[in-house]
Amino acid sequence: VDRLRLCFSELRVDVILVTHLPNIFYVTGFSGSAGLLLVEPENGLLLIDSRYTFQAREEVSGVRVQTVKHGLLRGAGEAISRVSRRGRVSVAYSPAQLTIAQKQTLDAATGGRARWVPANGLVEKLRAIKDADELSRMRQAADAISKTFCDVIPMIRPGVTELELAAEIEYRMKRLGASGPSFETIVASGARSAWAHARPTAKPLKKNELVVLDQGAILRAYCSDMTRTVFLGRTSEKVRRMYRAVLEAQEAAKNAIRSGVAAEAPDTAARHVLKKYGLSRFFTHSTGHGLGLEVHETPRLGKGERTKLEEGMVVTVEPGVYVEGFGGIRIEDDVVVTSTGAQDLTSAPRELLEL
Ligand SMILES: [Mn+2]
Repeated sequence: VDRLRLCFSELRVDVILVTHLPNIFYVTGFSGSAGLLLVEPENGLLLIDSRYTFQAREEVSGVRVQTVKHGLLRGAGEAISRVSRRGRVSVAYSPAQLTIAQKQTLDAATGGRARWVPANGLVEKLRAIKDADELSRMRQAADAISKTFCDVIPMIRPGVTELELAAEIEYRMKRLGASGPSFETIVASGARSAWAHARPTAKPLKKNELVVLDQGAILRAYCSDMTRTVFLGRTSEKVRRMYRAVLEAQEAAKNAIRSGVAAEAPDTAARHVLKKYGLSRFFTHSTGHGLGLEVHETPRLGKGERTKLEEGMVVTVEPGVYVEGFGGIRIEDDVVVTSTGAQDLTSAPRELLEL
């Protein structure tokens, strides 16, 4: 809450309205699935409904909690109109996280007294840099997914379906303490491995296929995200060369990471390696993204990103090549940005596995 309050002088507003649930969790500790947070220079107010009264009592610190009866948006609008006895109330809010209908309800409940100041990403900016406790949680989430993958390796064989493997991965991560997957687990085999974000299907794995496994675990609220690509059988020179190119691109990207460099630097480094192999046109997404309470956060490691990497940021490094009709290869790790370089959180083996 205190770090968020530092925004007041710059924004010149009376209230900051926080609507995005991961942001509310970050600021107050409230993990419920509905709520709105108002932060003023001197105090904070979390609005919830009666389902969450007991939970909030246990979870929330640093702000007052109020259970509202006639809708959160109406409650928030009324609370905003009470901030000042007369005149208008300036409210910073995040247009990216509010629908037009929600905004209209809010505005009506303030009696038209609010002056809305668009301010996207206030809390996200704070969230980008992880403290020691967050880093220890993220290390645990990364360990859980690394171990899950290693445990599942013996099951990656011809005959098992993509869905069965994905189910096994999600079951095992929970056995290791995860509350669930960070996103729908991807298992994509054969030509489908070229679909960068394929959903697992009932297709059985076959001999001589590439298999992309992209998985992440949420543990103590923080996400991990790791991809490995394996081959069923003996690889051809073409596959080995593709794999070497992606791994080399990933290493180059990791080597380009340290605090103070632009977020596009690792992306440039990865593309440079793939270009040397004549494969850069098959790399169709950005090199990585921030990771934390959500699986995609700021910063993005991509072309044109001028944001400077800072110590304590956690990002994925995940170059890939995708050849339609043939298959795809992606290798992804989570790393912490330090002043001297990138420190790996995920640890499953990266060498090409022929299973
Ligand atoms: Mn990712």
